[in-house]
Amino acid sequence: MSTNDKLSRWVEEVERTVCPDEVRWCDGSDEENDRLIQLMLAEGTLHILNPRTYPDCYLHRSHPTDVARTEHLTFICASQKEDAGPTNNWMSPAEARERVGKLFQGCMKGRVMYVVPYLMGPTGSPYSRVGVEITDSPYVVANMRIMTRMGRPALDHLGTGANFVRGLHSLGDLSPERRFIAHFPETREIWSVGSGYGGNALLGKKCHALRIGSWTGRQEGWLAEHMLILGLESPAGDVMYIAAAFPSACGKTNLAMLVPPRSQERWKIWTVGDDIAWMHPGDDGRLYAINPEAGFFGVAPGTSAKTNPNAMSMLKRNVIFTNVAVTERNEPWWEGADGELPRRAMDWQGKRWLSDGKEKAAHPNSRFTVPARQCPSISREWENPRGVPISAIIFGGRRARLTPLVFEAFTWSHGVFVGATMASETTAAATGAVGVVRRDPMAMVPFCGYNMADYWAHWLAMARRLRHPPKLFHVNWFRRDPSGKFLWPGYGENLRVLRWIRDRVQGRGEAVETPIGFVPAAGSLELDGLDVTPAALGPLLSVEQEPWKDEVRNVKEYFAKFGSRLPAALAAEVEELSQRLRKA
Ligand code: GTP
Ligand code: SPV
Ligand code: MN
Repeated sequence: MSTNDKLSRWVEEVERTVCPDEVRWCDGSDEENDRLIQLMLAEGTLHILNPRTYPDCYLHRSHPTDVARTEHLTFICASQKEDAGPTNNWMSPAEARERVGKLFQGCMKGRVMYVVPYLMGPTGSPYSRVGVEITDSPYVVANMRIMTRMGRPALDHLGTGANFVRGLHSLGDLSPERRFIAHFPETREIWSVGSGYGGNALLGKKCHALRIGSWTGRQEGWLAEHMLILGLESPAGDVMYIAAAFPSACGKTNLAMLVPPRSQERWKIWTVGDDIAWMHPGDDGRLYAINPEAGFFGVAPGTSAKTNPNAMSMLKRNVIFTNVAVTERNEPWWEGADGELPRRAMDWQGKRWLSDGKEKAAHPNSRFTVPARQCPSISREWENPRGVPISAIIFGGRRARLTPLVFEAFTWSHGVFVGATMASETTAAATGAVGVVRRDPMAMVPFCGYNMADYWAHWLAMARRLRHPPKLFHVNWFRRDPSGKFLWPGYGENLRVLRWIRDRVQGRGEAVETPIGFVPAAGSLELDGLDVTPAALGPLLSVEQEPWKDEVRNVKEYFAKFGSRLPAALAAEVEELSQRLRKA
């Protein structure tokens, strides 16, 4: 029970609707967690992994039709359709209350209703926000305990106030036919039914911290972004903080935990966050970022000692794995893991798997949930209530062609244009086709809780509130040669690009001006110890006229969708790019 009567009243109201057998308030304690784990083991919704090599690690297999976010079932239920904008699915609040509300009637009969108060952001931070998720899934509770600060910190932060996001979640019958992720930004409510997976069900993450968060941020003058936050420490010991927005499954977790290559080992990366940043203008005119989360919900496939050694070392204890494979030794396994291919394993659905290369053993969107404090590279500043000052913001996508390894925007307004027009190949993080290039402004297409054009206007307006705005950049680790091979080694080697960005921020670092922005001049990227020759850098950094002219046409078509809400500054930016390309 709570001493906050607004909270108690809402919980009672929900209880009357969903009719659970029992209501349990969650405090996030070890005892409570142990009981939930035992319950799930007994029910068979959780499996214990090898306790010798993976102590306190568990495996959950989600329903085979419930393995990723479902963007086509995600709705912004603002009262005006235009406020959701052309990039969101919209449903009127009245229709949502009727259609989705119906699915909650009596949905927890025979089930336990868990009440999960959680805090997004460090304890004691003026930027932190409270949410309460009501759910009938113990798996969701166990994950929220890792991903957020649950129980006491949230109730203390809330006090007697009414300022909390109300999240209602039920597994329902897990049918995609009766699955909805509905957001009511005006009343700060989230209704999610029919899915137990990731961003659909852990409501603190994408639903609260990004969709509701972005709406609130616009009203209050801050930014809620799909960004990692890292500290780049030089051999001299100074640390520069950088935030980066890449679409889902495009490398945020990896960059946030980067381990420098041998030849650069006097440099160091500190992890502040791997998925979400809340950024506020500080008194000193700089932009400060906090990580609202307390854990990582990271992509398993491709994670290895070679690509992400920091992740590997934190995945040895207190981890919930979802939809990975298990070996004969009862250890988690996924494509791209270290060591040999297991001869035999159980695949992500618990079926016998043979390594004949036909089927994947782990689901491509299989994940790990792990406390951030277990990360060897966690920053000393990661729970600083003020956040960390951001010197550079990087946008990036997964693109086989067109965009160079790195470029710097000319101005804030040009950088907002670069972010607004970024595009990326779709990944397994959401259901639907994989590998299709789509526009994903600021990596926020699935997560912006309001009209994307208004969001760009909000970004443009932020410049007026920042005397020392971060510099804006764009990267692409995924450019390929004609045979389909990645041109850039990526992972730890991305440090070299971060160093160039740091040089640029500090007013050093040679660059060449191209129509799309500044790219590194010959010799300005440190290539020592890397088997990429200066000649091979050509195709990585090239800016080709004709494809970019096509891109301009494409961007104009895209912008047309936003009609009169498109900020004039962005319409001007596309014209200027077009002129620069003509002159070049
Ligand atoms: P979400 O959690 O969905 O938001 O994903 P994310 O942006 O954190 O992506 P993550 O770091 O988990 O990487 C996704 C996939 O991209 C993994 O399979 C990685 O191995 C791969 N990847 C990450 N960085 C690089 C890189 O620099 N080069 C290449 N080629 N692949 C990378
Ligand atoms: C993403 O898709 O960007 C994720 C995973 O970080 S989820 O929590 O499912 O949204
Ligand atoms: Mn993400």
